[in-house]
Amino acid sequence: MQGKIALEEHVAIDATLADSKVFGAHVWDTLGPRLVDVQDMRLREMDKHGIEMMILSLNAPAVQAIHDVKTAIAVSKEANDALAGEVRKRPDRFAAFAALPMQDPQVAAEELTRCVKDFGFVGALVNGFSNVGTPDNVTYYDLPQYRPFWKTVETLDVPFYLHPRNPMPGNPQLKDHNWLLGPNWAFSAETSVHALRLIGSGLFDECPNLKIVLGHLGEGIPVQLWRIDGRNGWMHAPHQYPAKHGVGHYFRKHFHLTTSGNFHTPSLVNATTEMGADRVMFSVDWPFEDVGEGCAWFDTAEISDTDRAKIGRENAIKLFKLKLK
Ligand code: GRE
Ligand code: ZN
Repeated sequence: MQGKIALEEHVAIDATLADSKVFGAHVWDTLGPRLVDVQDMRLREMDKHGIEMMILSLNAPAVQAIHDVKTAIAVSKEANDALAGEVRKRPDRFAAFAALPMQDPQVAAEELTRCVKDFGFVGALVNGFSNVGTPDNVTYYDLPQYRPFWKTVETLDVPFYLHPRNPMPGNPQLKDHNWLLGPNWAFSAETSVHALRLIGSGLFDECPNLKIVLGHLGEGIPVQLWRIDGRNGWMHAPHQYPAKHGVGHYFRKHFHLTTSGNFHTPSLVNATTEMGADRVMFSVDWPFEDVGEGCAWFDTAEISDTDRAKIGRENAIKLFKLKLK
């Protein structure tokens, strides 16, 4: 398929490049250059495999793991200025998500506003919880101090991509099982709980127009959605949370999913069955996944061509109000 749009596609700046090394030290000669490249190798790969546009975002965990608040703010601004510079060179091929210093919710709201208003960024991409002040103090964004931030996101009417990071070190579940870290399991376990916290907190009752994007075909939530609300049906035990409705209600109303790093047709079919084909969008997860592999899979996956056009292109144009010819 020509004209695809991909939207979990990462770029590193000097200050954040090392964060990705633990995930690919053995292939760093390839991975490192791919992370910093925008206009060269990346564009050639896009041309070769029919990707018209990438929405760029900073690598992970980057800003979220910088516990010193001033530094987090400075790095996010530096990253956003750099992303804006890349988009300015090829606005026909690149758009961008803002990196945000969620350590300070008010500054995060101001930075998102700057990026949307001054640079034309199409949303934010945030790498899970933030370390704030000290390395072991963490915040999740369902907490009350983030409500004004979410109001700003809603007012700007841009989607918020909740991207994975690893759980805090020392989690006993993972002790002696480092292989579970990262994309194998821990990214999804961490991110899905964060998404469910947002839902249960009642955030979406307060902000009825908020739009959240999850990668990796929903971080495992779609396949669990019935069970999350089922709770041994005969027991009639409603969720004990501030939100007014069931989890499925909010998930289908406020969430959009991408295929980043999950090139498996049965999982795609499950996601579109649960969410509808209007709420799933193609993505690769550059440079951690291969553009050629992702596109070869998506272009030939056994779905209808109507759905392929929606998932590959049309849904992203609508959600991010992209101005493509
Ligand atoms: C990602 O950002 O999506 C990512 C990493 C590291 C390894 C795999 C991966 O940051 O998908
Ligand atoms: Zn990613």
